[in-house]
Amino acid sequence: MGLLSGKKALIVGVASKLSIAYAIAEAFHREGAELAFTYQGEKLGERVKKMAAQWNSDICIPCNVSSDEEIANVFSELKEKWDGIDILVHSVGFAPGEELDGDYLTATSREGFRIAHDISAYSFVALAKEARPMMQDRNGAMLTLTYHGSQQTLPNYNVMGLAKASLEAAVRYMAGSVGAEGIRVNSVSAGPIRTLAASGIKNFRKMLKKNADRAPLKRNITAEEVANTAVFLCSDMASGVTAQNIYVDGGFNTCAMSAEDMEDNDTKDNDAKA
Ligand code: NAD
Ligand code: 0WE
Repeated sequence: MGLLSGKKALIVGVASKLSIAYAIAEAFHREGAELAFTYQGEKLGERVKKMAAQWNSDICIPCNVSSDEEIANVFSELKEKWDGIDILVHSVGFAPGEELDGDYLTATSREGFRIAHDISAYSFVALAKEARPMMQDRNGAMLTLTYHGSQQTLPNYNVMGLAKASLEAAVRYMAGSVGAEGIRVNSVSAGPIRTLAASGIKNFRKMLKKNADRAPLKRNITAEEVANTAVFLCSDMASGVTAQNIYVDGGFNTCAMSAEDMEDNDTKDNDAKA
């Protein structure tokens, strides 16, 4: 018996085999869940359908999360196949590329801010509104993916940091909305992982190295590790856990400076000694 056997899960955010949502689907399938998927646009349709088939799922519905009509359509189609939903996974984030490059105040525009918050934060609320009637009184769980750039600054994450801060606050308010209906709402804050959403980000390699060096675990984390925490949070093992953000980052978020950070040779201290 898997931790999720008998549960029906809708997974939003599979784009490739590297997607965190892909690893979550793999782990949910392993734990006995029945799966349904959405995909962003026609370009991804065939790819996601093939992946779904490998988990014995034939439910794949197009959904650009910026459209209320497309979101409503997902749940009207799902209602034809399922009598209810136990789990909603939101693994979606986007800001226009030019927002994630350089000085925050210079890079941020009104339209970029709007898009980042719409796609990365409001879309979780919009999906939850429509999922809610199908999730009543069945120990349901909603889950989203966030990043520590919501709490502390780093170069280039820029307006995504604000959008993730909004998303994390949404988790708490949503948990209050649906708690009495037996639905829990949580997030996983993942350390950096090489996915499509990380491709094209300046200095991502350097960032992975800095993360590994500073993290108490002294390495980066994998999408599979994120997925296993997702299994826990969406399972009945976590029946008392709601409105929480769980870090799966090797402990990085707790460490201001590591011994490795002291090994930098290019400092004034060393210059003075020389
Ligand atoms: P990914 O590119 O595989 O996934 C992002 C998904 O967002 C894709 O499936 C894409 O289709 C979807 N998406 C974007 N705009 C959309 C729209 N308008 N409508 C519908 N779908 C849309 O990358 P990922 O790293 O797996 O990202 C998943 C989540 O994990 C994101 O919320 C991201 O912020 C978060 N996260 C990623 C990392 C990392 O380092 N990769 C770390 C922490 C959190
Ligand atoms: O949330 C993210 C990535 C979000 C993201 C990525 C892109 C790249 C392509 C949102 N929008 C876009 N738009 C594009 O056009 N992460 C947590 C991964 C990530 O992105 C960073 C990071 C990390 C970590 C950007 C700068 C610094 C660190």
